Parts: sequence; structure tokens; C-alpha cells
Amino acid sequence: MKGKIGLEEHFAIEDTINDSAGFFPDHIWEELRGRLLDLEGKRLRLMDQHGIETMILSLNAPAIQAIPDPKRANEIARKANDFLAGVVRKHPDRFQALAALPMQDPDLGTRELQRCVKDLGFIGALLNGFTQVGDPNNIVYYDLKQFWPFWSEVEKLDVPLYLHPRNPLPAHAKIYEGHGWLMGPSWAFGQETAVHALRLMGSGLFDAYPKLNVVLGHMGEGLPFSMWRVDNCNAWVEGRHKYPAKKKIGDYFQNNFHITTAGNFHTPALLNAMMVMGSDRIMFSTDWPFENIDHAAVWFDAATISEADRIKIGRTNALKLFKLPGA
Ligand code: GRE
Ligand code: ZN
Repeated sequence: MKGKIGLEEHFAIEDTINDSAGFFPDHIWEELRGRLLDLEGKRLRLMDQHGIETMILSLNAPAIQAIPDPKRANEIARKANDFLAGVVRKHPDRFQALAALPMQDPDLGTRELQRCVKDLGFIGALLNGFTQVGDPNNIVYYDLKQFWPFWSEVEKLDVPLYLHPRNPLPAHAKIYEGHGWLMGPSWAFGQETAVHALRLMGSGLFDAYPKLNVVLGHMGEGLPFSMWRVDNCNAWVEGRHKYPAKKKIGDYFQNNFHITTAGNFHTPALLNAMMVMGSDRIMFSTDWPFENIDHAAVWFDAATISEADRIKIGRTNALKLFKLPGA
């Protein structure tokens, strides 16, 4: 399919690149490092080869979320966002931008989002999971009340917020001890991000700001498969769920969430997601450079779905959600 749009597509700057080392052996890191820093070379060639018209770009992980000092986090976020704005200005038909935000201080995060959207033309933001604040062991999730004014501004600006994974801190990863292969994209990323998303849903955030749009990668981090059970387990026990939100968790998932195919190129998983949430809230992505563009595109182009759904998932859903030209 030509004209695909990808929205979990990463780059790095020198200040953040080393956050992506350590997931791969040294000889693979050579390749990955080059892929992350490249924007106008191999990346554009592969996009051309595989029918990807536009990449909506975001900084690598955890980057800003792992800089405990708010002032430094703000500086690096601004630097990365300014760099990204320059790249998009050069290739407005091929690239769009998601902001990196210093959530160490909700007010700084809000101001940087406003700057990116209003002054730099960014179309949303991407947060790499929880944020470390002050003490590296002090972490915050975005359902906490201090972030509600931030969410209010996200709703007001009417831009989607991509919630991207990061690993849990070692202190919170006892269950993975001695089983390092479960960290990162094989399991811990999805677990961490799914719970964060459920916290948002249960917190009442979407009752207060019902127009928020949150995007999850990796075919929804397991949530499409699990959502029925979240709401319906032990149905014989009356009032068994106690959370501040007014509605069923699945209602928020259905109305405030979107998912992408990033890093999950498996037709049974896609069909499950389509059966649970329909084809209007699912969008193609690759997760470049951690996944290969050809793996994503060759799979998606041949997946056993209707051509009408392929066009929605490959292109038009993203055009609409991000209000891009041609929507
Ligand atoms: C990602 O951003 O999706 C990612 C990483 C590190 C390793 C693998 C991966 O940030 O998919
Ligand atoms: Zn990613």
C-alpha cells in the first residue's frame, strides 16, 4: 500500500542516544545508533521503498523522562524539539513531529507542549512512561492530580498524546530478576505501559477531560485482548470495582484510546484488536529503528483484512486523528 503513515517512529540526538544502548549486543548497536541519528538518508529511502509517505517522529526512550532534574529535562526537551522542528521544516511532506516533554514539572511540561504545538507546528506529544523527579527513585505516573492541568491543556490544544513504554526501575522489577530477557520490548515494556494506561482510565481523568486522545503502541500493549476481563471478572460480586472513574474501564478504552501496530506485526493480534475496538482507532506504525520497516510494511500490505480497512489503518485514521492535510 502506498501513502502509509507511521506514528511510532523514533530518532535520537547526541544527548539522548545512549538511552537506547544496552537493549542490543554491541555489533547491533552500531547499526541501531546509525539508524537513530539518521533522518534524511536511509530512513527516507526505506520509506520510499515500502510505501510510507509520512513518519510522525518522536525522541527515543526514556530520554527526557529519565532526567530527574527538571531544569535539565526542560533544556534537553527544548533542544530535541527544536532539532526535530528543523527536520520537519525541511521535509514537511515526509515528517511530522511529536513533542518530548519535561514532565518533572507539570507546568514546564505544559508550557513546552504549548510552545511545540503553537510555535513549532507539532501535532502531539509522546511520553516515555513514568517520569523520574528529583531523586532518580522518585517516579510519577500521569494519572496523579498534579498532572490534570496538563491534561486539560492537552484537551484544549486537541492533540493526541502517545504513551510509549520504558522499563520499570530495578527497584520495581523484582519479578524480572534473573530473567533479563523479559525486560524491554519482549514483555516488561508492555506490562508497564498497560498498567499506566489502566491507571489513567480508572482515575476519572477521562470524565474530567472526555475529549482526550491517548495512543498506545504495540497493538495496544495487550489491552484489546484483556479488556473484557478487566471489566467482567467475578461478575457475580456486586460493586467489586472501586475506582474514581464513572464508567466501565472498557468505555474509556473505546472512546479515548487509539492503538498502533508498532512492533507487533501479527495478523491474529490485529484481528483481535479490530474485533474489540473496530478499525477506526487502529493505525499502522513500524517502531523504526527498533523494528525493520520492511517487516512492518510487507506484513501490513499483505495482511488478510479488507482493502477499506487497510486504507483506514494504513493512512486515513492517522490523517483524521492528527488533522493532517487531506483528512
Ligand atoms: C522502542 O522504543 O520501542 C524500543 C526501545 C528500546 C528497545 C526496543 C524498542 O526504546 O522497541
Ligand atoms: Zn517505540
